[in-house]
Amino acid sequence: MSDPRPTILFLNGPNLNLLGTREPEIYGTETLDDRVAAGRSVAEELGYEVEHLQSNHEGVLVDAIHGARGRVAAIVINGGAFTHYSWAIHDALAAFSGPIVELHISNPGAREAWRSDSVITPVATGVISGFGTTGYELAARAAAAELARRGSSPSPVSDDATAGPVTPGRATA
Ligand code: CA2
Repeated sequence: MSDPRPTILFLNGPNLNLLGTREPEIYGTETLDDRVAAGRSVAEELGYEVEHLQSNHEGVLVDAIHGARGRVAAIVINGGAFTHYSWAIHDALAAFSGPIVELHISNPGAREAWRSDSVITPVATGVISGFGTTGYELAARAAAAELARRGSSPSPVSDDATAGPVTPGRATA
């Protein structure tokens, strides 16, 4: 039996369940399910499984980050407004050792001043913001690229059931 494919966890914070219903000029017209499906499709092409959780509750997101430790390869997080003040999410992410991609649909730095501060950025590997809902696909690629850079790419996906074991690829510097 081959090893299960490594997992990228997508976390979406408060109000992102409303995507596609209001403020289309900022957040577009697609739903969160549409965007996660697009990110999942990219991640699966690259050999990863995707788990997704959206919650409007800080503690639920903290618990999900704890549950990812030692189990999930990378986290992509759009913390919604928690981005700007949740030190609980900051501390939980600091205890996760895999790549963390901070994701925003809009460019918070180009909006109201209070959105310019992120408490996630100091514990993130990198940030993708301002590319609209395409950001979900870009974030999946960024997480996979960072895992490859760290030398933990998944085995190539093969549809040949008779194929022998495959040595996982290693990134070159
Ligand atoms: O640009 C982003 O992705 C944000 O993380 C979205 C958050 C906002 O507080 C951050 O500053 C930037 C808000 C998400 C609210 O989403 C809605 C979508 C449709 C209708 C209403 C809210």
